[in-house]
Amino acid sequence: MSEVIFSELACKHDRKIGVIELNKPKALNALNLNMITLLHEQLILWAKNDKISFILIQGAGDKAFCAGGDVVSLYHAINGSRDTTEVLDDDAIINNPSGEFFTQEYTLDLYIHQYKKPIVAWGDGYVFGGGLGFFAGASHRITTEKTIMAMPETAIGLYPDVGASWFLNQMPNNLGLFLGITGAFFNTADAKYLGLSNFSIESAKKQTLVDDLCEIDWTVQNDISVQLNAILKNFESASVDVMPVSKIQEHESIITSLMLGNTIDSIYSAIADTNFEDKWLSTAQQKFCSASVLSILLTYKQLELSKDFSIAECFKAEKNLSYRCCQYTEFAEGVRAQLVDKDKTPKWAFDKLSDIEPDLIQWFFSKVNNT
Ligand code: QUE
Repeated sequence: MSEVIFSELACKHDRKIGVIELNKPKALNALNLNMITLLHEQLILWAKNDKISFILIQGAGDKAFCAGGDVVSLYHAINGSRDTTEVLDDDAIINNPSGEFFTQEYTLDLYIHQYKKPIVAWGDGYVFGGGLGFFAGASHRITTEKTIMAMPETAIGLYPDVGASWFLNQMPNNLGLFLGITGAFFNTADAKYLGLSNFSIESAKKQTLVDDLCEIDWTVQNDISVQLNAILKNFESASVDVMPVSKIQEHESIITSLMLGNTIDSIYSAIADTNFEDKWLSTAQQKFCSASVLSILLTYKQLELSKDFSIAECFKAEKNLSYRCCQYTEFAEGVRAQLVDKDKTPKWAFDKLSDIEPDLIQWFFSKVNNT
């Protein structure tokens, strides 16, 4: 069975909906290079096909839209070409499949952000990391009462990539930085509040929604996007009873005060040293305190660097930083500990922020040769 299933749903007057199903449910539909290539090729074909009115993207199974990128394959690709304690040189990373993965992933994500037809994304269940980056570019983003979102990369020695340099920076009061450095989970109400979701729709209404979309005459109005907004709004109105409240809104004044510091050191102390009564805040704190301090610093610097960047500039900067992360040891060590050996005890390179030499950070943000 193919890792991505493409189909076309017939609507009135020979119009169609192009349907994409990420089909690796056992791996929570995490994206690998093959899936990314298939997705990009099909989206190009559908963009040129006048019969296709819009695209619908969903994940197979009932657990996840997409839990991220297939970082385990990247781990094997990176460690296949070195001793695990050694930093790869620029030539080695250019010729490593991990570089190709990030290049193609960001090219696809940017293409989705700029796609000419509406894309409806059904973000049910886990929408993490690379899955959230893929979701974030869709024009009509739906989340459900079962959606769990996060940018958890600081737990694997990486940083929030896949366009997060853009979408986390859109959020007010450093809330995006908070989510990026802690990896905190957030729900459908949070996602709507933060602009990552457009519609909260009850999970059980999925089939009725798809059936309704097939009944519509997409030739009547020339703006399909407006028509989609109206239908999705109706489904949202019928779903309010089952929706959770926003954790971010509930705790916004506390989070905002934690994030007031104008250095990463003061923000770090504020999050690490506060005694939280609330379970959601203390879970975010625990994640933060076990994350890589190098990743936390890279996240802070990358968001600062990209403040005034366009989406395309964000992806370009992320590509360089991700290559650097593949060269350095922290990312491979994080994946090893969380997803390969699963001992959940990564041996991070640094104990505290002040141990990280400025030269190293300068290296991470310097341009990789021949890219
Ligand atoms: C932090 C992360 C990721 C993670 C776990 C973390 C991540 C990611 C995956 C993942 C999930 C399911 C899979 C898979 C990878 O897990 O980015 O191959 O099947 O993609 O603690 O950032």
